[in-house]
Amino acid sequence: MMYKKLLKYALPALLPLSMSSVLAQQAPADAPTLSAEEKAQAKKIYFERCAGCHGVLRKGATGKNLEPHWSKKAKDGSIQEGGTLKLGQNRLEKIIGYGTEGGMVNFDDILTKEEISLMAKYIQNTPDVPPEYSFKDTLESWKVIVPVDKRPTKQMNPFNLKNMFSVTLRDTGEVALIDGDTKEIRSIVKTGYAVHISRLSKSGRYVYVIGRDGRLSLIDLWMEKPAVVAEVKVGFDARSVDTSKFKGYDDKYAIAGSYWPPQYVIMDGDTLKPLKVVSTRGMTVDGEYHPEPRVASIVSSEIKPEWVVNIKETGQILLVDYSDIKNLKTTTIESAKFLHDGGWDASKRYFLVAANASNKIAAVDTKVGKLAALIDVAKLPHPGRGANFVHPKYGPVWATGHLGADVVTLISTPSDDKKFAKYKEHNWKVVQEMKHVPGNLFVKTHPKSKHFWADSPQNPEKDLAESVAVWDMADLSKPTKIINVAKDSGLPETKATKRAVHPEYSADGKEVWISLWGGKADQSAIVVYDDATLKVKKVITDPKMITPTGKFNVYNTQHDIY
Ligand code: DHE
Repeated sequence: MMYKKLLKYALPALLPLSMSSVLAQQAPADAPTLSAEEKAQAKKIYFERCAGCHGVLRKGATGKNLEPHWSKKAKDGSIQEGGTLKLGQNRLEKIIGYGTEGGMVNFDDILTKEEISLMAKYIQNTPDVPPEYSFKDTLESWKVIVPVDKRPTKQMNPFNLKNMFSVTLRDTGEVALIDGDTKEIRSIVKTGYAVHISRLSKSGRYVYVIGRDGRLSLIDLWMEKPAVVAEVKVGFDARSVDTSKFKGYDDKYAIAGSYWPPQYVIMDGDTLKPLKVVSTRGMTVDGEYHPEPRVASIVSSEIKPEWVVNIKETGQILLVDYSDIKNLKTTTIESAKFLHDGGWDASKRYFLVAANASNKIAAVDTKVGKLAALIDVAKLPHPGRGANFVHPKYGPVWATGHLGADVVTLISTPSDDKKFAKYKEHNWKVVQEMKHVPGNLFVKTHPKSKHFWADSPQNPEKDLAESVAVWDMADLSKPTKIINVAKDSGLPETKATKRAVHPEYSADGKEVWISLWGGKADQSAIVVYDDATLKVKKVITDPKMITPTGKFNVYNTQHDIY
C-alpha cells in the first residue's frame, strides 16, 4: 500500500508529451502489435504513471526493468534472463492490475481494464528512445526578457525580501511570491510545468525555479513587481537547480540537472546563458553502463567553488569544480543506488543524500572530496534537505524521514566545535529512530526553534496525510502534538485529500508554513503556525492558490538553513 502511494507520488513525468520526435524502435517479432493511436495512448500513460519509477528506457530504478528481454550476470557468475515478453500478456496484466509483493502497486483503481491490457502489450515492445537535447538546442531556447542593464541597480520595492517565500503552485505552472511579513501574495509568475524547487542566488536577489518540463526561470526580486527576467529550457524533464555560492562567485553561475536527457547545464547566473552541457551517462557503482542516469539533487558548496551533483541510477556523486568551466574538473565518488534528495549537515562540510533503493544515506566530506560514510537506515529514506539540531544526548544530528518506514532517523554528524568532541564516537551512526508514521516526505527545524516538524503526505490514511507531527527537541520519545492542518485551514471538505506537505520556517524561525496540496481544481491554502505555541497564526488562501507544494523562504534557502 505504501509503495502504491510512492508510485502515485512519482507519477507526473511529463517529458515525452512535449517531445515532437521520438526514435521509434523495431518491435520484437513476438511482441503484440499496437496501432499508432494505441501506441500514442500507451506512451502517454507510461510517461505519466510509470517512468518516474521504471525510467524512460525502462531499465528500472525504484521499479523493475521493463524491457522485452534482459539478461544479466548474477553474483555466482550465472547468466539470468528475463523480460516482459517472457512474463507474457496475462501475467503482466495481473501484475499491473493487482501489484506484487515486491512492491509494484495495483493499478486497477487508476487504469481501466482496457488500459491495463494496453499497457501490458505496450511494455512487451521495445521502448522508444526520446530525442537528445544538445548545447545548440539549449542555446536556441534561451530568452533574456529583461537584459541586465535594464534591471534595477537597487531594490525597487519595499518588501522584506529575506522573508519572501517562493511557493510552487504545482498544477497551474506558476510560482507565487508571498510576503512572509504581511502574508500577501506579491506576485504570481508563469513558470514551467509543476515547478519542482526554487533556489536562491548567493546574494538573495535572484530566485531560480525549475519546471518538470525542463524550463528554468530566473526571477529578479529587486524589481518593483518581481518578475521573470530570463528563461532557458535545459532538457525535457528536470528536477534540480542551484547557484554558485563560493566567495567571489556571487550570482555568477547556475547549474540545472535533467532527468531526460541525462545531463546537466552550467549557465551564467544573471542571464541563464548556457555555457556548457555535460552528459551523466556512464558506469554504475556496480560497474555496468547505464544509458539513463538522471540528475537528482544538486547543492552548492560554500567552502569551495563546487557543486555536489547526485546521479540517481549510477549512484555516483559528482563534485563539479566550477572555477574553470572550459576545463571542468570533476571528482566522482562512489556511493549507492538510487540517489535522490539530501542536504548539508550543520557545519556545511558534509552533504548527506538518500540512496533510497539501497536504504542508505551517503555522506560526502566536501572538504577532502571523499565519501565519509554509507549509513544503513530504514526503508526508503526521503530527507528533502533534512534537518539539523543538537540532540540532548548525542550532540549534533542530521535527520531524515522515510517514505517506507514509520520512523524519523537521526544520524550523528561530526563537528569541529570542542564542546561537541565528546560525541565523536557516535559520528555517522544512527543514534535514534523517532517513531513517526510512513509516508513522510519532509522534515524541518530551525536553529532558533525548540521544535521539530515532520509531514506524512503519502500516508494512505487521509487523516494522517492531512496532518503533521511536532516534537519538542528536549523529549524526542514521542511527538508533542499531531496537528490536522486541513482541519485548521477551515477550507471546505473536498473529495481530494488535502495533503499537508513541506514545513518551511520563516526567516526568523518563529513561524512554520505548511502547504495543503489539494485537488487540481480546488482552492487551497498555506497554513502558518506560531512555532512557539503551535497555534494557527494565519491561513493564506486565494482563488489562485491551487496545489501549493514546495515553499522556499528566501533567507533560509539562500543560507541552507534547515
Ligand atoms: Fe520531488 C525535491 C525528484 C515527486 C516536492 N524532488 C526533489 C529533488 C529531486 C526530486 C531529485 C531534489 C532537488 C534538489 O535538491 O536539487 N520528486 C522527484 C521525483 O523524481 C518524484 C518522485 C517524481 C516526479 O515525477 O517528480 C518527485 N516531489 C515530488 C512530488 O510529488 C512533490 C511532493 C510535490 C511536487 O511539487 O511535485 C515533490 N521535491 C518536492 C519538493 C522538493 C523536492 C518540495 C524540495 C525540498 C526542499 O526542501 O528542498
